Amino acid sequence: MTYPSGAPKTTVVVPTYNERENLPKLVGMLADLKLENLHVLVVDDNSPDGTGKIADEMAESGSTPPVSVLHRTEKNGLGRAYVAGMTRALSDGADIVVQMDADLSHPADVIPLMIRTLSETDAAVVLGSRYVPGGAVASDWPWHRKALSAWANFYVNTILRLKVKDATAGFKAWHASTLRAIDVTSVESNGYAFQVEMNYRTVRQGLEIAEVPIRFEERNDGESKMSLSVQLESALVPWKLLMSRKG
Ligand SMILES: Nc1nc2c(ncn2[C@@H]2O[C@H](COP(=O)(O)OP(=O)(O)O)[C@@H](O)[C@H]2O)c(=O)[nH]1
Ligand SMILES: [Mg+2]
Repeated sequence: MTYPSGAPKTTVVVPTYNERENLPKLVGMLADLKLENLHVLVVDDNSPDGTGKIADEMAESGSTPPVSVLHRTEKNGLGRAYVAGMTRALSDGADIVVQMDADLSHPADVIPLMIRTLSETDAAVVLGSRYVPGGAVASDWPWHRKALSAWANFYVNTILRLKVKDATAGFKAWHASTLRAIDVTSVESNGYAFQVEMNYRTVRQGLEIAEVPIRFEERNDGESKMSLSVQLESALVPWKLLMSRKG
């Protein structure tokens, strides 16, 4: 794929809820990439720890990469935050949209490879994958967490035939055209189910998913926000998708 104006406009969408320690570090890592035409869009759900204010200060500082902030009034889940952020990125003219957690679990230095893979192959989306050769989950994950993750992958792949190694990966680079083709604005699921639904819609459009290896690290600061209800939703959503055959 070629872009009329040189380097593709790449927007990294970062949902935040109480990530005041992590967000500045992440933006620093993105700056270190020195990628042309890179933008950051923080989607903050009124974090009580003031992450939104820190994001505003970064936005006002005018540093590189430029940071913009989408403030939402209440915490209603990772999926909703991504849908809002991706919709904004598309309307702001992004060519490529990267989705990435704020907690430093996802290695920023893989982004150039993801972008290259998008421009040099037929991939509609590139996953940062823990389960292709060269990839890894956090070494400090206990065996039951590894087993649960492997089981979740087997489970959704068997039901939905996604044929990807890391079906619940949360670090991805999308062509803007793919997000439009799968009608991202109408995606309703949250948490891990959000990742699965996005992949399912992509496959249903006959589009290709590529995977590049990443080493996933557990967060250092703050707490996970994944709730039991979100995990339950993840177990049910493959069936829901299969029944409704949406997208
Ligand atoms: N805006 C927003 N961000 C969220 C919400 N829930 C989680 N996040 C962010 O989404 C990312 C992943 O969440 P995390 O709690 O680390 O999930 P885990 O890695 O699966 O344990 C982090 O950047 C969180 O700050 C939410 O309801 N709203
Ligand atoms: Mg996390």
